[in-house]
Amino acid sequence: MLEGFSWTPRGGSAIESSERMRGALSRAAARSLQRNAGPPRTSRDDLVEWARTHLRDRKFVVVSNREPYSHTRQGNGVGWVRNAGGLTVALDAVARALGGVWVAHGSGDADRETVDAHDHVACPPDRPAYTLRRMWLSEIEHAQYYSGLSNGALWPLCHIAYVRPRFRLEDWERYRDVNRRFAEAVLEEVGDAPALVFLQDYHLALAARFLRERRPDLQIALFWHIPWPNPEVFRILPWKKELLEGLLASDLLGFHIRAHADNFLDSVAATLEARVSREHLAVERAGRRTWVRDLPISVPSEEIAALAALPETAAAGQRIRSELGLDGCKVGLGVDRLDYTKGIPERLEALERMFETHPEWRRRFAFIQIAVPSRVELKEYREIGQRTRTLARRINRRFPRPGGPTVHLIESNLDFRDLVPYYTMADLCAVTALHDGMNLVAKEYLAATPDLDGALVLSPFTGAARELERAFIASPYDREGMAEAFHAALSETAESRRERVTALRETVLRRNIYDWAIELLDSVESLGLRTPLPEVGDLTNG
Ligand code: ADQ
Repeated sequence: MLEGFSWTPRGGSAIESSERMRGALSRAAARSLQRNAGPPRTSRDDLVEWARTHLRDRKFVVVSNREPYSHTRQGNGVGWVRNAGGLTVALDAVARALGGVWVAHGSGDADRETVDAHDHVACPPDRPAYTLRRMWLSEIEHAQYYSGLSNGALWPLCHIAYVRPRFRLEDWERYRDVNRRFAEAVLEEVGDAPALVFLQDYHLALAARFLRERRPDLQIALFWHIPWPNPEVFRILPWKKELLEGLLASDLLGFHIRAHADNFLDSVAATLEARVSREHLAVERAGRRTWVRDLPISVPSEEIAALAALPETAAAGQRIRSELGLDGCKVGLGVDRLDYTKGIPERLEALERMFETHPEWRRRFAFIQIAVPSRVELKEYREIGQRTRTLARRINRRFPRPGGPTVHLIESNLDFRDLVPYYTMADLCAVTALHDGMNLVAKEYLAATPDLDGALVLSPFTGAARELERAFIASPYDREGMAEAFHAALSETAESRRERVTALRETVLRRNIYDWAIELLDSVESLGLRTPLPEVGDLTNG
């Protein structure tokens, strides 16, 4: 057995432990079957019902940098794509259920031609359910607010993936201006009406402050989709005070896991004069209270499972296998934005190591890496693309396979319906991030495995690993360990695979994106944010 894996038996003989493990997995499988036969899980309709009873006359506005759908020139006409990226994919399911307005940067090359006079376009384009309000950013705004401050400074600062953050005053000033512009667009959308504004992520840390200045009565929540670093790391940010003040203008701040919420509270305590309650997970400052909550995001599991169970999906999976020459071969899969935090080169190096140490997998195992190019204006992102290509070529040269290449690198953004067949046909999915707020690919893969025949190799540095403890947990910083994890995942017996995936899948089915949305929106409501501040006795000085 491999040391350091969450499924390594501890105490007792290996046989006893593995029997106990088997028993536990069987019980989990039985519970899952019962649940399947039991009452339905939280659905899109539950979220719609929540909105009907709770939102009533309030407008619902989602705000993010990236838009969920972009219009692009395609030949002589105009088409559209759903943008890859965890945040937009998850929030699209919520916005489709709740309607309302989504304010985001219009980045497609045909975006301007498809909006009306108010910069509105109905989304999703094929089945409209909400209004997308596009914001236009100039080249310099995009370069400084998005590439500079958001992705050149805050992204590496929060991920601690050993890429040095770049702090430039001009980027910060532009970030502030663009956040003000996002706030103005929201204010235009809500007019004088009461509204619940749901801000997304590290691009918009200051927007709540600008909203609050003009409309103190708005309900504002912000979800931070990436990790929050510990105070020792956070304190290098030159504008840490202003960033925290911007965030604390929200009524509720959400993080995926408790460790990130705690890091946030510790950062506030170390930076600002504020009353921080670790017990109540709240900050009080200048007569305002902000609640902090850990609310792990999920995916529309039932919808993905239904898509995966379609006969067309199985047929598409078969087609992929024969087109890529994978018949009779075990197949591994990676699906990521090409980002240095996702651990793609580390994954390929571990794969190469497995071929060295376990030659029985040569010619019998192939890996498909679907990587959508991301943030290519930044050097670190171009370099990660080059490293990935070089490694794929090296493995293919060293370990050739008669049917086709051992590593297939597909550098494109696939429509979700085209992605699902890859999930369903893969024997193994590798999620090897160096650090990740959650990682939705892990959850999508499990939801898309209705035949229960799969394996998930998962980095312990993802938020997902807190929930998916029965995955093959392996560190991307440990090449040997990850190579062994690949081998173990591929060598597991069919019965044990099935039991493990059943248990993992149950976690993803039990808590889906609608649970997340209802819990988050309910927290904004139930914490009594529209009423005068209740007394909280134990707030301690930070
Ligand atoms: P991301 O860093 O973008 O999200 P992730 O959670 O893995 O990471 O989501 C990626 C999404 O993009 C998935 O829905 C996946 O299906 C899709 N995708 C990836 N590559 C694709 C491709 N080539 N073609 C089509 N679709 C592709 C951020 C945080 C995460 C957090 C999410 C949600 O960094 O930690 O899980 O937000 O909060």
